[in-house]
Amino acid sequence: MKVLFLEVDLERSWSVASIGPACLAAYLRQHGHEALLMRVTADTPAEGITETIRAEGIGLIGVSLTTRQWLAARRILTALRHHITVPVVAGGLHPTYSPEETLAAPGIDYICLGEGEEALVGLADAIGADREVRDGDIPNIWAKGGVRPALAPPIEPLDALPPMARDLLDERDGVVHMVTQRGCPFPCTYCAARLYEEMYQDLGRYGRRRSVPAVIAELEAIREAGPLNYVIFLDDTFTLHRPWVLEFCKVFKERIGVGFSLHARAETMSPAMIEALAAAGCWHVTYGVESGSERVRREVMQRPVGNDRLIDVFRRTREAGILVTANYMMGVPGETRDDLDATLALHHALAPDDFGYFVFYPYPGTRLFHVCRERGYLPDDYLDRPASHRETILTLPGLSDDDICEYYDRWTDVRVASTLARLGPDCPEDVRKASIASVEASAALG
Ligand code: B12
Ligand code: SF4
Repeated sequence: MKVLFLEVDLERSWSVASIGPACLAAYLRQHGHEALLMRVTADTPAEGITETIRAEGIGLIGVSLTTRQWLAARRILTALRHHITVPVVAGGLHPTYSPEETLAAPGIDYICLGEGEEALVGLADAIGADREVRDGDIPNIWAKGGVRPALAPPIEPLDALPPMARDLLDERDGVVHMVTQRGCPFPCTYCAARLYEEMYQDLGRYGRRRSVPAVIAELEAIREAGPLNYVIFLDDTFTLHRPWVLEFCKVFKERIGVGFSLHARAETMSPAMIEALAAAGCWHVTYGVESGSERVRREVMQRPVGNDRLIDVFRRTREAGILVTANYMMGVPGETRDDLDATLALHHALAPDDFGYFVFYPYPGTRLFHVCRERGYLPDDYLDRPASHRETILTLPGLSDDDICEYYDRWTDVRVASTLARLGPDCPEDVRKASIASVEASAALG
């Protein structure tokens, strides 16, 4: 059976890294199926996609969906159904936490809840053998009109899975993506990633990590096959489990020795870990700060870390020679203008090398999603509207749309100012103008 993954590219090319499909394709191939990937946008004509599907003899289409990709995907798949009847299965965070709504889309026949490797092979086997997929036949696979399936336990150990099919990833110049873990144990109320822990709680531990030798062996194999110049670790929180991180740093430095970047939760960082990461070649860390108001972090986000601790971790990271990016959110329920001021103030105290700022969007299934629904902040037709980080979808008591727009623009001004400071006073005027235009264009995308 030949499976085609349709990857829905959004306006920013960096916003898709196809990790899910690359994991699934490797597992499909290991089990005797073929897999390829086609990148599409909301504007790709259905005829073009149909042509590929027919020419390649595709038997099953797989689509990996975040909420942000949902609207464009629905449009594409609905149009495609007018041309072909090849079955379509959607998986990923969005179908897992908006299952009924996803299955209701005209061009979607199945959804996959949670982990997809075994489920997708089961589905491809069944369709390839012309076997009807009945309720409950294939764990995790929910057929249109059927009932919610049981979940298979989390795959254990992760080392048993084949390495990602890198021909599906858009990797160049020896810059590669790696994922070493699944699951995050923290209770952040805005986060969709942590929901897997809840969904799988009766079936075993969802949080798992590949072993250090397996990660290093994959990197060595990549280097043997071509250049390896930099590694982007896409784990939710790379700095979980100190002993793992310290062992990794030691072996990575000895055997791999290239630069790398990662995402971390500041609360998990220790001075020893920062030193070890820097010594191993860690070049860049991204921390989610989210709010500068300790009250909002504690009461709304369930992140009771103090500002002093964040300031200390940022300082130590910078002093270790690691570039630091901070990410912030604005417009969560319960926030006020004072809280948004506190976030701007904390940003100046943290002094990161770079930062991202996002208007809060309540991803389905998260605790804050339920809060927004129960309190009437979220419109009923939310799934027909874009999941934007530029404008709020919510009607909040403490902040108006205009407030949020105003603060978003203030963040854009801060970015313009820091860009100009980096360019220095001698920078030619045309370069300054182009840089400002680029910051503003990026801000407009959200
Ligand atoms: C890596 C990553 C990125 C990468 C790549 C994203 C990508 N689409 O590949 C980058 C940095 C580009 C990115 C960007 C963004 N991301 Co991001 N990202 C992640 C992260 C940390 C890991 C995803 C991952 O690759 N996991 C490893 C793979 C193996 O797991 P998986 O994708 O879940 O796939 C498994 C199953 O879901 C299933 N499955 C997946 N697809 C399919 C398809 C089929 C057919 C089947 C059968 C099964 C199946 O099988 C897979 C293997 O078991 C997640 C957090 C998380 N833990 O999921 C956030 C996450 C997906 N990102 C998120 C967000 C919000 C964003 C941004 C909007 C951030 C921003 N403000 O700009 C952008 C936009 C992304 C987009 N295209 O929509 C949210 C999405 C919430 C939601 N409900 O949509 C998450 C969950 C973070 C969070 N904590 O809330 N992100
Ligand atoms: S630490 Fe990060 S990945 Fe983990 S629950 Fe919080 S926001 Fe999500």
